[in-house]
Amino acid sequence: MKSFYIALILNVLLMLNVSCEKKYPPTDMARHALIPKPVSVEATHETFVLKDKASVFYDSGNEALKKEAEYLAALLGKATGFDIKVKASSALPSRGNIFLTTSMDDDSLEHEDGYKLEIDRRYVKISAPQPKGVFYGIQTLRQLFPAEFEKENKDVKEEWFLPAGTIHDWPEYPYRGAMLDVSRHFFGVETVKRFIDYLAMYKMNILHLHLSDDQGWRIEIESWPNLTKHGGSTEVGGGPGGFFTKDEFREIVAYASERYITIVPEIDMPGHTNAALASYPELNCDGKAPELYTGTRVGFSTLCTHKEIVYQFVDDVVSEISELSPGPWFHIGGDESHSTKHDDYVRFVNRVRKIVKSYGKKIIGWDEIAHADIDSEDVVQFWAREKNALLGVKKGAKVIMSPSKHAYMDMKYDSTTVLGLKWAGYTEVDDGYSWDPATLVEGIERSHILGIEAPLWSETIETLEDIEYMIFPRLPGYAEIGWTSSKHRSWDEYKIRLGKQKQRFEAMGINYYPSSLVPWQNEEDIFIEPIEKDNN
Ligand code: TNX
Repeated sequence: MKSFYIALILNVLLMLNVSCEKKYPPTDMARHALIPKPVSVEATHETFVLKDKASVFYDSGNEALKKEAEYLAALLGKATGFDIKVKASSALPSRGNIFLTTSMDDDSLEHEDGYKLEIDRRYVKISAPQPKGVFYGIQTLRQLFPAEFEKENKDVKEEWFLPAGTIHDWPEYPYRGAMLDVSRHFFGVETVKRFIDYLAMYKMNILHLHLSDDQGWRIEIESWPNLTKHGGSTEVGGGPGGFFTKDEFREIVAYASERYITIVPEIDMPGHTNAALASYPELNCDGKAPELYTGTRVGFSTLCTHKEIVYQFVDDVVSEISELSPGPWFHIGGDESHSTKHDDYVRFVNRVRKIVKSYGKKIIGWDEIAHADIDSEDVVQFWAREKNALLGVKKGAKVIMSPSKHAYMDMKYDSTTVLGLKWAGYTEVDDGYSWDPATLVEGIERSHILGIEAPLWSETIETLEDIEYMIFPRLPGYAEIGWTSSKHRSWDEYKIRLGKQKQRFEAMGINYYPSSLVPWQNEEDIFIEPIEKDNN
């Protein structure tokens, strides 16, 4: 009896194989661990095979899209070793190719930053209303390849498989960011670019750079050259510090913008200004320049808010930085000004706000700025005090959610973490993920929220490896909070997808924290690599 059943099963399998015209057995798109989780994934259980002859086609005449095609071809070429060509086309190209288009035939994709990714046996097609959406589709496509795609694989395989199906996707919030503090410790252009790559991979679109603080001034200002010459010459612990020249800053802005990431420059004031005060005595009330500072205390410095020269200084700085940053925002800091009298603080922020607006920028400030005369054009970044954020909302301002208890990537994971601080509490990977921006603070609702941002302060962070350890694996979670609607999110489901990133992180050489809360898994256990079959 048993052998009868075995024979029957074998026969059925044989028939399936014979009648099946597909060369490759099915894969399952829905089993792929995408982060951030897309709005919808429909698997069709077929396989697209990428081979050496493949090209990336884009709508003829669309130069912005051509750039995306070149970006994708370079990504594919680096990963596979294939010589992938870029070609213009006005129709769906022939079998085996990839097509990028901004002509949409699908009303279900109303969101301006959305995309549709279709993979079938014959082709891969990414369509979106804007090139930005195509870029997001490319990031999703990237995650559908096996983890080894993230290595440089010159000539290791002749075929790369992609699971077939259709993904519709768009973001929940327009502002999905991270902050890097380049003041407490300085990080150069290459490290910042790497940070940008990580944001781009998870469809984040904001990099907030904390460019000045007590310990260092990090951006060249031609009209006040001593800011970087003296104020940029050290950092926490007394190291050499550093700063971005204007050209270097332009290079960062351009690199970010190719990845649809906006740089939000921050000059923190009136507190957190020791580096500036040490560089120019006239910014101090007593006219004396303090020593440079290499410790980690906060709240001891302030610009002299009564002096006219201070506003000339602010005007020059805002003017020079605004010229370098095409984004709509200028971050004025405004936090922890414990050495500034309340009335002076309010008057200072009111004046600085006008200066910033005169250069065509909108202000963002830490939640304390809600005490100034702000309105619906301004943005309050909630980090510490709910009361401040609520005051901002009452005045009509929008809110960026950066609650220190959940979103501070410089907080230690637990008591054994060597790097980082713990003043806001330990932030394990689940604490980082399990919160909803729209319900966290009573009175701050979805409609008040511009988005979320996860800051990385760098008092204890000195190298790229340190950065990676603190942001991985929390960063993908913040990206998902910003991108994926909270009704489609749960830690229990997310942690499985996160666990499947193990080999991807390893392929990229990322120094990540292997949290015991995450079920880390090797890809072989989850990715069914199609086996080539004979079609006779
Ligand atoms: C608070 S968050 C600060 C920073 C520190 C950070 C360390 C904020 C607006 N101010 O000056 O670097 O804590 O976690």
